[in-house]
Amino acid sequence: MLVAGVNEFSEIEHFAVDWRKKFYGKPLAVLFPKDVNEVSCLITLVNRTEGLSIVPQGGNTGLAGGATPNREGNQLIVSLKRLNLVRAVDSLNKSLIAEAGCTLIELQRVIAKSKLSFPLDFSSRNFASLGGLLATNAGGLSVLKYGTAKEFCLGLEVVLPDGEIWNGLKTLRKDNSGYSLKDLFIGSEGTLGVITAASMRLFSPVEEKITYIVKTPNLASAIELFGQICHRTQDNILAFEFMEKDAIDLVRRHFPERVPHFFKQDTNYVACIVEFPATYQRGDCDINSLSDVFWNKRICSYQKKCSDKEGKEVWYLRESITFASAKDGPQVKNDISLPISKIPDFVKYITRKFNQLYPHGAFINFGHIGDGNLHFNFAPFFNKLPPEGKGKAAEIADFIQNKEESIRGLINDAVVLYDGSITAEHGIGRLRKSENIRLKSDVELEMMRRIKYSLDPRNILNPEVLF
Ligand code: 2HG
Ligand code: ZN
Repeated sequence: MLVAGVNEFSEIEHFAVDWRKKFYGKPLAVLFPKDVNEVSCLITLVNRTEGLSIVPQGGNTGLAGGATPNREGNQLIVSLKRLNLVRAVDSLNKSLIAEAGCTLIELQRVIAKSKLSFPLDFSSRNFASLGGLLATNAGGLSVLKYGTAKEFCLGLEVVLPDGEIWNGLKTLRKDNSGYSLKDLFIGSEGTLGVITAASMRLFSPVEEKITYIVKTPNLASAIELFGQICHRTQDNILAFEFMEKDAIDLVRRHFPERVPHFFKQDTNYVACIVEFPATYQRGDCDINSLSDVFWNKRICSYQKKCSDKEGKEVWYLRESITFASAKDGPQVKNDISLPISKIPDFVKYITRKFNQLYPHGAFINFGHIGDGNLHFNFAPFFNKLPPEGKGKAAEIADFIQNKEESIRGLINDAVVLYDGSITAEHGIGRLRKSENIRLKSDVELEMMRRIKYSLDPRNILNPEVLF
């Protein structure tokens, strides 16, 4: 097994700090087991040692600090990077078995060779790995068609907190033989076991796509548009994403070359990316049957069918928002989900509150509106930079330090009021732990605790996340 010690700090920093550089951990060491047996030996050892715990880590691309250790030097990062074999692809059964360290991009490439497709996709595809995306039940850009990671996971191999290996790598569509144990581990953020491999369902690729960019005057019209398109196409949509104008302007601020010319700096709008399989156009339901929806001026102020090149540019812009945000400085990140029908009222309610409290800030609101998932990130001083003096960066950092908790609390209270969830796809991690405890019902928390302590009575697996 490879081990990196604390003295090699420049190397270690890569593993000890989260992607947004919000959480700085101090691990005792970073360990790189090469197979499931090494993971098992390692966990067995930690289980027998007083005072040590483990933080499992995939590509370290998470946005909730769920894979970052504490600063006490008593946690070991277990990186799954070296477990990177694709063990089997079964084209007829449309399934694959791969190890936890395989990156999303590798999986997409390998599977494309078998003329199949992996249903998950998001912007950190070059580094995010299979184990991590299951441990966080990741979503991304294609949830509307395929669902989140758990919906196409068929089985898991997991090392339990006592070092025992559970081989549950079945590739069945149907298996009704008792509790669905895999679903316990998916989204558990490494608190119940370390996922070392998974079997996943594959799909026939959508060879050709049609991408539209549609501008709507506001979120309510975007949602109305979504409803009408779903209805007309019998839900035959690949993606329905949205970006409010401020999110696009943020990309313009940091990467102006990534904003296609058809996004002019005009008045407020919500831009939607709507994607269909090209077969839809050739089949019975022609895309032209949507023209009256697209030309309804009340809900669409602009529409454009993108060429292949323009389609790629639009997706590049969409994926650049997170990177532009990281360049812009700290934000209060929110990854909320709501019943789609309640989104407009929720946004109205919360923006009215914030306009009074923090008139210089803005919500950089974008995401997966078809899934009811808003990345509702608050950027302090977006509309007006803080006065010179201490310096802009220091002023924003101060603001975040003093106000982040109360701002997140206000937003989450409203999320609960409108029957939503405080995280849709990024997870709880360290970032939302206190809010999870504050807002989850006692019954739910108690059930989670009982499950945790029955599997991990010594609390050695990622003890500082979730609750
Ligand atoms: C996305 O949808 C990611 O682009 C990142 O989930 C969201 O930066 C964010 O808040
Ligand atoms: Zn997202």
